[in-house]
Amino acid sequence: MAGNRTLTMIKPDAVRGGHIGAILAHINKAGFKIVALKMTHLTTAKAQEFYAVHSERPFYGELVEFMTSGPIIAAVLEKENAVVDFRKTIGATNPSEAEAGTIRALYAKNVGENAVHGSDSDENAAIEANFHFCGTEMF
Ligand code: 3AN
Repeated sequence: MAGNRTLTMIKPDAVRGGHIGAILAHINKAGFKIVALKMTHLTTAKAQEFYAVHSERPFYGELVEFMTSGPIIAAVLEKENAVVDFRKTIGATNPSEAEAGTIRALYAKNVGENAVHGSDSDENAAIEANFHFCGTEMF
């Protein structure tokens, strides 16, 4: 994971909205190669673990409830400078502040239900990829 991979999730709101195909196409068009992919439904324990860094934040309970409200897509993406470039591709956490044409500007509802996740560092990208996938599931 030497700076060229990141982890994304297409969140329950975007899956419910029928946007899986459009978002994956957007990701490919932005130059990312999909090297791991699955549809899964997080348990409460797994969502709590994934977002443990936010456990003291006021929105933690709401976030865990939302992330377990339906299936998600998890994927590992490869591109030079993947973490930083993918954060640009998805746009700001709050879709009302996201640049036009970004995935969140196009598909997110609000700051909580914001369509996609993107790792925020190379270190977290590796941790998050290993959270969702075992070695034989990443190519
Ligand atoms: P990002 O996903 O852009 O890295 P973080 O790490 O600050 O943003 O937040 C993680 C997730 O927590 C967000 N994707 C969003 O679903 C949720 N979240 C962040 N801020 C809020 C908030 N003020 N109210 C509700 N949910 C939030």
